[in-house]
Formats: sequence, C-alpha cells, structure tokens
Amino acid sequence: MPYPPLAERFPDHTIEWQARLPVVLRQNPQAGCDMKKRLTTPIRLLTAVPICDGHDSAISTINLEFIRHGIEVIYLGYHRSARDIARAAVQEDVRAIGISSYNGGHVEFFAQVVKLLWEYGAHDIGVFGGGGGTITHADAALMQKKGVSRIFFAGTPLAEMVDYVKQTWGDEPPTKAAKADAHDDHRLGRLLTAATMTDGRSNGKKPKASTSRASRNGDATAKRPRLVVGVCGPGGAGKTTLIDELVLRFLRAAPTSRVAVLSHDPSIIGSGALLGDRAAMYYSQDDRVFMRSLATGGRAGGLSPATERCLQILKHDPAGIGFDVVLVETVGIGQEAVPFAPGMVDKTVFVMSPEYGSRLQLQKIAMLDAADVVVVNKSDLAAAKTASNEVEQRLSMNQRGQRLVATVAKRHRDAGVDALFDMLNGMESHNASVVPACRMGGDVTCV
Ligand code: B12
Ligand SMILES: Nc1nc2c(ncn2[C@@H]2O[C@H](COP(=O)(O)OP(=O)(O)OP(=O)(O)O)[C@@H](O)[C@H]2O)c(=O)[nH]1
Ligand SMILES: [Mg+2]
Repeated sequence: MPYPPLAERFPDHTIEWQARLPVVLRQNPQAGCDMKKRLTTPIRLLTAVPICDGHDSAISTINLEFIRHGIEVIYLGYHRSARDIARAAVQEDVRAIGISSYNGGHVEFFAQVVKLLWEYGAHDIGVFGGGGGTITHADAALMQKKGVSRIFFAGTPLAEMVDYVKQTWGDEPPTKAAKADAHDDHRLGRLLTAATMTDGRSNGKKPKASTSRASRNGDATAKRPRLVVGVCGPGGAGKTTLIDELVLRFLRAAPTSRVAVLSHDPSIIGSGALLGDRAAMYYSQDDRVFMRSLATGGRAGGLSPATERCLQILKHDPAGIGFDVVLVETVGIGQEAVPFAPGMVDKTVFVMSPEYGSRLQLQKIAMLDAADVVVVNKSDLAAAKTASNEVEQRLSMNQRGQRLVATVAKRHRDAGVDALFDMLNGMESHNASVVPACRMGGDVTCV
C-alpha cells in the first residue's frame, strides 16, 4: 500500500479498535450483514458536485431517478471538496459515490477522492460519475486506471445508470468488518450499518458498557457524551441550519472534542430516500464531526426503526472516539409527534418558524408541552415578534420552566443561537446563570 502507516496518517486515532467493539460484532464481524438481510436493505449512495462547481442540475435529476428505483441517496450538494466527499461517504458507509463534474479538473479530483477513501481504509466504496461532454473518453480511461469504476457520457439513459448501480453494488454484503488499521470513522460507520440492518431481529443487541475494554479500564477516551440533544420541529423550520451553527459553537468551545450528528429524512418502506441534511451543512464538514443520515423506512413519528440502536452505539462509543456531544435531528414533524422516548436524549429542542398559523394551531402542537427548549427560528421574518409572544403565552400555561429562544439560524454569529448554545450547556450542568435571559412572565424563560 502506497500510504504511510496508520499511526502517521491518523495520529489521533491509534486506538486498538477490535477490543472496543461491542462483543456481538467483535465475535462475528458479519453480524447483521448476511446476504438475505442485505437484499432487503436499500443500496446507499452518496452524490456530490466537486469544489468550484455549481452544476447541480444533472445530479439532481439523477438523484431522483435513483430514489425512484429504491436507492437511498445521501446528497452532499455542490462545491464540495474531495475530503468532504470521502469523509461523508465513509461515515455514511455508502456503497459508492456518484460525482457530477462539469468545471474541469475531473481527472485529479476523482483520483483524489479514491485516494482519500483508501487512506480511510474504505477500499470497497466505489466511485463513479459523469460530466456530459466535459469528460472525454481518454480522460475516462485515465480515471478508470486511477480507481474510478465508470464514467457516464452525454446521452446515456438514466435507466442505464440505475442498472449499473444495481448490478455493481446491489447484491454484495456491504459490511465486512472494517480492517483493523482502518480509520475510526470507517469502523464506526460499519457498526452503524450493522445496527440499521439487524432491524431488531437478531444481532441488534445494545452494546453494553462492560464490553468496551476502554470503559472497563476507565480510559478517558471511552467516556460517554456529555450531552445528547434531540432536535425536532416542522419541515423546513431550520433544524439543520441551527444544528450546524450549534456544531460550530461546540467545536470552538472544546477544540479537541468530536461531535456526532444523527439525522433523519423520510422514506416509505422498501423505497428509496433523499437524505439531504448534509447539503444544508457547512461547519459540520469537519474531521471532528461524525454525521450519519437515516431514512425513516416508513416509521411515523420522526425517527427510524434503527435510531435507538444507532444512538446506543454513539453513546456507548465502541470506537473510543469520545464524542462530547450528540445531536439528533428528526424528520419534520407535525402536531401529533413526540419523537424521543424517555431517556433517549438529555434535552429536547423544538424548532418552529413564525409561520405556524394562528394561536389555535399552537394549542395542538404536542411538542410544545414536551420540549425543554422551544426555538422560534426565522426571527428575521415579519411575524416573528407576534409568534414569540404567542408561543410564550402557550408555554406559560404548562408551568414547566421551559425555555423559549428566538433565533435567526441562517445568520452568522446570531445572538439567539449563542443563547441557545449557552442554555444547552447550562442546562446540562443545571446552571441557568449562563443564560442571558429575561423573565417574561409565567414560568417561561425567554431569550
Ligand atoms: C446547464 C448549464 C449551466 C447552468 C447550470 C445549472 C445548474 N444548476 O446545474 C448555468 C447556466 C448556471 C451554468 C453556469 C456555468 N457554466 Co455551464 N453549462 C450548462 C450546460 C448547458 C448543461 C449541463 C447539464 O446540466 N447537462 C444536463 C445533463 C443531465 O446531461 P449531460 O451533461 O449530458 O450528462 C450526462 C452524463 O454525463 C451523465 N452524468 C452527468 N453527471 C453525472 C453524475 C453521475 C453520478 C452519473 C451516474 C451520471 C452523470 O448524465 C447525463 C445523462 O445523459 C453545459 C453545456 C452542455 N451542453 O453540456 C454548460 C457547461 C458545463 N458550463 C460551462 C461553464 C463554463 C459555465 C460557467 C463557468 C459559465 C460562466 N462563465 O459563468 C458557469 C459556472 C457555474 C458554476 N457555479 O459552476 C462549460 C464548462 C466548460 C469546461 N468544463 O471546460 C459548459 C461545458 C459550456 C461550454 N461549452 O462552455 N451552466
Ligand atoms: N429566513 C430565514 N431562513 C432560514 C433561517 N434558518 C434557516 N432558514 C432557511 O430555511 C430553509 C430550511 O432550512 P433547514 O435548516 O434545511 O430546515 P429543516 O428544518 O432542517 O428542514 P427539514 O430537515 O427538511 O425538515 C433553508 O432554506 C434555510 O436557509 C432563518 O433563521 N431565517
Ligand atoms: Mg433538516
């Protein structure tokens, strides 16, 4: 292998991995990954457009075609670096990466993605793509020599691409345990895949603290996350944007820590899905952030059947990564859903936009009773002030000491997001004094 030893490549990640895996996976690396189960699990692909390239129209069409044929597509968006693409593919543990490139530099860019995948130890993640007439046949031949599986040229029917994906990546088990010298993220990615495939039937046992040698030895790197936050709210309220801003603050507050994000998007049983939260994230494209996207697979209520198992793995941390904080984003939920079971998360944040309708609608939102913090995001919109007043009155009826924050998540350095961040940290240590809060009546603290 042309790359330097693991310890040199990943100086912060030289833990003895196998010893830290939950016992069920250590004894049987294939646990939950046999062929039968594989066939009932959608193929997962990551798609993206390279850095300095905004041509996203082709990939958007191709994404829809993949989804229509039962494939789960994690879309990373456009203007993405090779490192962002490789990191996301490894964390999401996809079968392959589809890159759509129009602005040139494709020979080097595709090869760089392949090289980075190898550095992660993820040799079995394929790379394919296209770029209309901008990628010549000679370029494609060169790219294939550098490890690219296939380039599609102008005029190729969409059906041919779907068939290729299904034939190439549809019938192999995706998750032999990652090799011993693979990157932590790759190993964790594989564990999460196993957790999504077992579907609670056989090997999906929760990893127990005692199975981790690191935790038995009191190793500091095996610590549980300091804080697990569940973020829910209606579709498009700004959950992902807000989480991304919170991630930035968590990373800055603890410069060596890592943050995990578990994100959900909807899908119907047996169908494909567009898992698009990554495309809305900027700060979370960072080596210190581990993000995984899950499809709901037809389950109502905002989470996936595998959420609890995945969360257990992130909390238990068999990789010894030592996540400081875990953030869970639900699917956009409506009036009826209270997504987080007791004990699943430490704090729940309900994010809403000022456009909820009238006061009557507020009475019907179950999460306004259950959330620890309610965020009225998009406070730059005209209706925001009225919304905050109405929500505050609604919360004061609960007499639960819930918090209310007004934010503009899409604004850099927003004071409301700062306050939410302080609040989450303060709540975790039960020290409300860090919150620049003003009492607004009732039992609600409003920022
Ligand atoms: C649409 C378009 C735009 C739109 C983009 C809209 C959008 N949001 O995507 C707009 C007008 C914004 C635009 C802007 C620019 N563009 Co432009 N654009 C095009 C155009 C006309 C079509 C590209 C396209 O979407 N085709 C439709 C797809 C579906 O078909 P296809 O390309 O044949 O691809 C097939 C396969 O390759 C495959 N495929 C493609 N990607 C993938 C990915 C995967 C995973 C798979 C499996 C398959 C696959 O799918 C198709 C199936 O048949 C091309 C010219 C052309 N005719 O190709 C120029 C072109 C790509 N643009 C070009 C340029 C220069 C620009 C600008 C720099 C212009 C400028 N000076 O501002 C900007 C850059 C914008 C940016 N931020 O990057 C050049 C690139 C030149 C080069 N690389 O040498 C081109 C080639 C035009 C030209 N002849 O000069 N552009
Ligand atoms: N005006 C305004 N727009 C915002 C704000 N925060 C986010 N947005 C925009 O709202 C849209 C949806 O944001 P997301 O963060 O994707 O919302 P979401 O709740 O995660 O959406 P789903 O995951 O699809 O439910 C994007 O276009 C954001 O740019 C804000 O404070 N003000
Ligand atoms: Mg979102």
